[in-house]
Amino acid sequence: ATDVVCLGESMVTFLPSRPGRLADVPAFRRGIGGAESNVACALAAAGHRATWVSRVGTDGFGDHLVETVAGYGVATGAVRRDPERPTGIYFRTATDRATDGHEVAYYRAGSAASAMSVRNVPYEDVFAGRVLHLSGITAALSADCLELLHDLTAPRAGRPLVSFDVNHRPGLWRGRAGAVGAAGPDVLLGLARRSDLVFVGEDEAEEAWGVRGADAIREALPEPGLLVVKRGADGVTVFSGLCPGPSSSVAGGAENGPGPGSSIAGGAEIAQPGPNSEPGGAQFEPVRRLRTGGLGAEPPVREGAGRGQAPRSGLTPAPAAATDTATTVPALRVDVVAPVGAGDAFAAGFLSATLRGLPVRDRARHGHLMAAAVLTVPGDLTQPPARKHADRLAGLDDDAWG
Ligand code: KDG
Repeated sequence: ATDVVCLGESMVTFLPSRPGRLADVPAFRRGIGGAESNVACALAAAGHRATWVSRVGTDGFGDHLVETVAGYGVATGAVRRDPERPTGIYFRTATDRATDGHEVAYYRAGSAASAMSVRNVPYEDVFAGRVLHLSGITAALSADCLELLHDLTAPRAGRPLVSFDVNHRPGLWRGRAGAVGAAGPDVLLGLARRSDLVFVGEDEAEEAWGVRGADAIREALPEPGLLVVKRGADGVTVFSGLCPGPSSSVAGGAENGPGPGSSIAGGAEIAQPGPNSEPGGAQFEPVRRLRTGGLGAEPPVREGAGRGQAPRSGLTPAPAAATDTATTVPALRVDVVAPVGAGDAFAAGFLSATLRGLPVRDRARHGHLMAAAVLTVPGDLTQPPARKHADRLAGLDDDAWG
């Protein structure tokens, strides 16, 4: 049994020994990276049962990735080994100031993970959790990977809560042949609209879709029951929209924490699915009609997707609400060492609190706490704060935050 399944490519990462241009860095230190396995590792470190689904080569880098991710307590039994393709790697540079841009050089074209497809990914493992976490990086890897993401985000009876981090990587899309590269932003928008919980950066949305500001992003993405717009040092704005009505289980949204049906599993307090959480058991608010505008959605979201979906998990994306609610939650101020991986850590903290049935504000605060831990180290991963400390910090008064 698992709580969260994270599917995506991971790579052995080479972190620079000192700041400078890639051309000048004399030596690199080995680490691991990969947005989705970062989320899985952080969730496992925070006491949840997390599974990583991926594909790596039979090379030593593949061994290192699987062993390292497993070392965080993540289940890796569903990672397939590909004898014909290598494990992806990438090199990163650093600048003197952590907030400046850094270079990333990927060596992942034709990697084992880019061969993931609807034909070779173990679906029984992918759909085994209460949450399935995906990201837009996978969509950019290959035509097979894109088809896989379309299939995994398709409306289906009793699917887990689908969490999607947009993770627009223009460099990866540029590397795709023909018109595919230019279609990246539309593809990402279409996938996000089919998901239950979406994470997107304000700057990322402006770059990809030309929409500016949290409200405009919500207009472009009306379907997800929860939309988290990340606004850097300004914090996040979480839109919690129309959700399954009162007769459905709102375990994921119980404002006062897990109810009597909750239990302790795998060290984590998990809100249990309610009696109406099976497919067809919940009464739904009508799905709001899509506004396609000039942004285009590909493929179109069908009735029943997004907020109309009944996740088998019993987790609803957000507390039942009559209207769309926007909650802005300031970030912690930290001295940033390297920003890479902070978005994944935020997603992990948010998901952890979602699994525990915490209210929206606390989900965002747990996201900020995990992100702060990663922002203050050079790599993608670090030990998250212990749950009892995180709970205490998340419960502080508003004036202690931001
Ligand atoms: O979110 C961090 C990731 O960007 C990093 O680990 C590498 O997955 C990665 C990617 O594809 O950019």
